[in-house]
Amino acid sequence: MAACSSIPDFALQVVKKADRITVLSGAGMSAESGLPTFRDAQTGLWERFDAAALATPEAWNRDPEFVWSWYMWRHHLVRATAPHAGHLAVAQWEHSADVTIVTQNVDDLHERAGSSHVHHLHGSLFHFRCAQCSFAYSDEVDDSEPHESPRRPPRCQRCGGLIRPGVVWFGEMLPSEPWEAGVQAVDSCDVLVVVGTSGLVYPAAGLPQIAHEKGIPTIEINPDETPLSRECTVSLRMSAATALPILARSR
Ligand code: BV8
Ligand code: ZN
Repeated sequence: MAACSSIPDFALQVVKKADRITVLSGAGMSAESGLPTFRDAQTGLWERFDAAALATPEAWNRDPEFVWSWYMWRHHLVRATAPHAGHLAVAQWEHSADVTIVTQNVDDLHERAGSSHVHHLHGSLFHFRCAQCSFAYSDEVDDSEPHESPRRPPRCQRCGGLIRPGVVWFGEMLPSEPWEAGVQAVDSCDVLVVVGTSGLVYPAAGLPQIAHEKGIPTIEINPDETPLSRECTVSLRMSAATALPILARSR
C-alpha cells in the first residue's frame, strides 16, 4: 500500500476506467461540513461523554432524555449544514458510472448532494420509531435550540412507549437490507473508495477485506493512517473535499 499526499496516476486511471464504483464512507466524509466525527470530543451537555458510550441501549435505558437530546442536537446540526465538494463530486459520478454509497453515517448529506443509491448501515437521524413496539414515528421532532437542557422524547401513538432515533446502537444488529446491499456493492464493484472512516467499527470495517480478497482496487482517503490502510491499493493522505473532486474530474 502506498500512502500519498497527491493522487498517483494509477488511482486516476482506475477510477477513469471503472463502470461500477462503490464508496464506503464514515464520519470523516462529513467533517468538512462541520459535523463532529466520533473521534472528536463531544461538546455542550455531552462534553464529558464519548460518542460510543452515548450510542448504546444502556445509555438510553439509563437516561432516555439525555440521549434523545444528543440526537436532537445532532439532528439540528445536520439540518443546519450542507454537503461539501466531496459529496457533490460523488453525486456527479453518477452521470458516467454506476455508483453505490455504503455509509456508516446517519446524516443525509449524500442524498442532499444528489446521490441516489445510498445504503445506511447504521440507520438515519431522520427516521424514528417506538423503542417498545417499533411502530414508525413520522410526526415532527423538536430539534430547536438551545440544546442546554435535556428534552423528553415524544410518545408512541400505538403503545405510549418512548420514541427513539432510527439509528443502530453499539450492541445492536445492523438492518439486513442495507448490510446485504453493502456487501453486494463491495463484492461487485470495479473500484472501492474508502473515505473518512477509522476502520474500527464492525462489521462495516470488514467490508474492504472483501474487495481486497477479490483483488478489487481500493483507494483510501483519510488524512490519517488507519488499520485499513495496509489493505488498500492506494491510501491518500488527503481530505474528502479535496481528493474526491480530483478523482471525479478524472472521468
Ligand atoms: C453488531 C450509529 C452484532 C449511531 C454507529 C468485532 C470486533 C470488535 C468489536 C465488535 C465486533 N463485532 C461487533 C463488535 C461490537 C461493535 C464494534 O465494532 N465495536 C468497536 C468500537 C470495537 N459493533 C457493534 O456493536 C455493531 N453491532 O456488531 O451487532 C453484535 C453485537 C454485539 C456483539 C457482537 C455482534 C453496531 C455498530 C454500529 C454502532 N452505531 N452509529 C450514531 O451515529 O449515533 S457507529 C458510529 O461510529 C458511526 O456510524 C461509525 O460507524 C462509527 C465511527 O466510525 P467512523 O465513521 O470511522 O468515524 P471516526 O470518527 O471513528 O473516524 C473518522 C475518520 O475520518 C478518522 O480516521 C479521521 O482521520 C478521518 N477524517 C477526519 N476528517 C476527515 C477524515 N477523512 C477524510 N476527510 C476529512 N476531512
Ligand atoms: Zn409503541
